[in-house]
Amino acid sequence: MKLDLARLPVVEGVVAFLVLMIGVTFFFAFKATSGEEGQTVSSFPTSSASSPAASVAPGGTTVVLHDNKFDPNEITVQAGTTATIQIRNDGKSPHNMHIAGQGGDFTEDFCTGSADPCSNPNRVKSGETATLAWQVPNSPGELNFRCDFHPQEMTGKIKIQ
Ligand SMILES: [Cu+2]
Repeated sequence: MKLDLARLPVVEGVVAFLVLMIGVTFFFAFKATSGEEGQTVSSFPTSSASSPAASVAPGGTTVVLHDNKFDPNEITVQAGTTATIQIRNDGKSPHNMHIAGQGGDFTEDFCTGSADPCSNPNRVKSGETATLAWQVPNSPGELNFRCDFHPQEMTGKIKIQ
């Protein structure tokens, strides 16, 4: 009898240990499951935010408008082709892109009533984009371009080759 009584606490201890281990197992299993759920929820914004990308026409020239300069301020186009220039205003002020006419002069500000090539729209607001589709002259040469809002400081050159 004394031996049996001595064994009882051992058995109780083993049972208590097993119950504790099962409890711990369930606790961590639950924790792991809720952790996985948390990961799935948090992965939603990352996967959906990766879709929008900068859309630039393949092969086209991109010119970025800043306050107050063109980047790049020197571009090269092929004579006799139709050049499509993608324009994006990264500055805070409105800008535009106005290429001088074939005589080398800027005919009118903002190309009103003239045949000078201008960005479309001709007033590119902050954060907005525009395009300039231009029938490049057949003979090689050089033409100036400028922003009509800042005609003195915001200028550039186009090389026709
Ligand atoms: Cu400007």
